[in-house]
Amino acid sequence: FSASGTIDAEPAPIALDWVATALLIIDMQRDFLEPGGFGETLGNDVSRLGRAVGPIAAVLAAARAMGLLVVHTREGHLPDLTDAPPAKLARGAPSLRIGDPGPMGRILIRGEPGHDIIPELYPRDDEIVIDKPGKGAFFATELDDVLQKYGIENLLVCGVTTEVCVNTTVREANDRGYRCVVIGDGCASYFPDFHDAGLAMIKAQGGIFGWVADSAAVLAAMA
Ligand code: C5J
Repeated sequence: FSASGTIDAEPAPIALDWVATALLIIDMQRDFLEPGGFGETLGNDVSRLGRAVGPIAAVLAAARAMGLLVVHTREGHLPDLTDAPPAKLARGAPSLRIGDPGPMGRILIRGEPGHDIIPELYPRDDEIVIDKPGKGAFFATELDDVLQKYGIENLLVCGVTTEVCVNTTVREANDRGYRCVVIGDGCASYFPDFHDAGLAMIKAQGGIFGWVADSAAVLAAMA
């Protein structure tokens, strides 16, 4: 593969140096995508997120073939909940709260089956997994240090959900100076309107905090 590629993104094409580019996959966990997890306890139809799996798997395979740095994130908390603010624990009226026992173990707790990444996108041993207590992947994590260590300047971002953890992370990354290309069909939301708006607001105003491209455009640039 060549050392760089140009993605036919919106609002404008973007040329990326692959050595300085990482694939960042946000929270593709059973807790969000499968019945019985955190997402469902909030009253969501978790089947809405499955559409992102195929596009992410395709880009992940290409990234692995190219030797791109791959980083996976997982939202969740320590078993004693010391990293979970009371304001988060008490939020809303879920059927089960964070830390309660559910069919996939304790809801949104590190080490439980529901907290793990779905089998289709399971990290390889040589890939980085960042455990994050918040919606943004930079808050209270080592992510920025890891990206700096590898000389990363550009992020291909995908995962769930578009308007929550993907958007929060892209905003955090943009403020830290990373160019973020969000893979539109590699993101999904429980709310289709929020997915569309979540992508639209990233690329508006000349790309106010990033670029958006379909997986096909990303794969074409990687080929
Ligand atoms: C949410 C996430 N939606 N990963 N988390 O609570 O987007």
